[in-house]
Amino acid sequence: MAASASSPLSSDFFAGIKPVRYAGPKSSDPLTYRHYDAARVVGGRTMAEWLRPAVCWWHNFAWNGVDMFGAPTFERPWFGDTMDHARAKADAAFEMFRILGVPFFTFHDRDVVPEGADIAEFGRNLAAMTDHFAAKMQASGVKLLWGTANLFSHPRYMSGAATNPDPDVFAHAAAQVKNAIDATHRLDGANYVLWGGREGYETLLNTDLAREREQLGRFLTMAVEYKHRIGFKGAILVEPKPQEPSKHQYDYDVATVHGFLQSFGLEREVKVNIEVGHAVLAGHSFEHEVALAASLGILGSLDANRNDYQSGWDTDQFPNDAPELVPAFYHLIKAGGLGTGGLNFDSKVRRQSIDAEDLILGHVGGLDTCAKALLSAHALIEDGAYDSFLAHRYAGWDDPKAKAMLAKGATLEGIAARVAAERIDPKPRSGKQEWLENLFNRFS
Ligand code: XUL
Ligand code: CO
Repeated sequence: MAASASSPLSSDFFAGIKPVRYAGPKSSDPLTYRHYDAARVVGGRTMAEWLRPAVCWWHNFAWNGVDMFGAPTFERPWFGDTMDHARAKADAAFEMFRILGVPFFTFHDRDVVPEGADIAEFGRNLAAMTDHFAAKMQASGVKLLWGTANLFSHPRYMSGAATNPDPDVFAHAAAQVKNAIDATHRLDGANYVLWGGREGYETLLNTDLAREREQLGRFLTMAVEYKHRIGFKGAILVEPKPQEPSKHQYDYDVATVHGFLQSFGLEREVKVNIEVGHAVLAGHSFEHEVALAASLGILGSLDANRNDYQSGWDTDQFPNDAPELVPAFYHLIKAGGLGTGGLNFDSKVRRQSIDAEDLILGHVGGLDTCAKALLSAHALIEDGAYDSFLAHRYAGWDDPKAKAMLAKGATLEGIAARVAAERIDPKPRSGKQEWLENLFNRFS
């Protein structure tokens, strides 16, 4: 079949790099996993089942090392704008998935194929690449965690996609998302992601907030309706991010997205894809965003990339601090895992990391960091002291009189009368923060 044939441009880019295997915490070989042991059972599930790790197309195969002051630093044989280049890129990507032993990948539409002259050619290119992927996925067993449409790079989207003042841009974005959902569906993707980098504003002076909110709500509703119409079983995910590239983005954080979803009756249809670095940009911790999403029933998937705390940018670095991730993994385990979601490495190697090996090392370290945090969080839960602390702290609410205050029919005056009759006079109790911090450190 022509679609699955390798490209004449395919290369031996990763030549000499052997598949990465688990070698245990004592291993000093940088190309081995020290904590990520895919088949190891932890709390009734394998590590691979808990983490569902994925590698992204964007930063690994499309990013060329450019920054605002400097030219591209990466030389990759698949850089170019033809379908032969796109197939060579796919060959390199699936070779990398094989080396890393990861079960999933993720992609943006324009990163896997050239956009061509118009949306029709873009659609044909994507459909052809979908066939190519299907054959490679079948041969390798690697699955699609999510697909998405890039509605932010092309100049037509500079003033937004769904929230653009020009209805023709809205229409173009709708056509692009339809094609990307079709490709994701055809590849049996576990989720479809929407991220609104340009859905926001540079200045309020030229922005009609009410209109743009309605447009975005309508757009998302149509994506959900389309998913049901074609029988796509994956979850629709929105990825919160407060700013960058826009000054303000409408999918600011988990709480904002939840309120938005409720306004349009979508809170049971759409979940969130939470990125570590985006949480920090929003002025939150990652665990705050994960815990909140879990408590609201909208925890969908994770992007593992972190920021640099000093620079204040979305630097998309590989995670490398396991203790910092333990609280988030605690909430992930307590939520029963990610369902259809996974742990996507939307991370990129630094501009000076120009070797093929650097791409592998980044993922090995990132996956190991998350695996270590998973093990620590699981050990903390097994220990039980933390959960019993929490249960004890709220135990007063098990009392029938306490429960009655929250039930329908309870009134302020009724509660006031009981306070007077029983002479209720609560005494302060320690919140035990230092005890808790020390406990978490024991398991980090
Ligand atoms: C942007 C970002 C995107 C989304 C999907 O900051 O993280 O890759 O994950 O468009
Ligand atoms: Co991301």
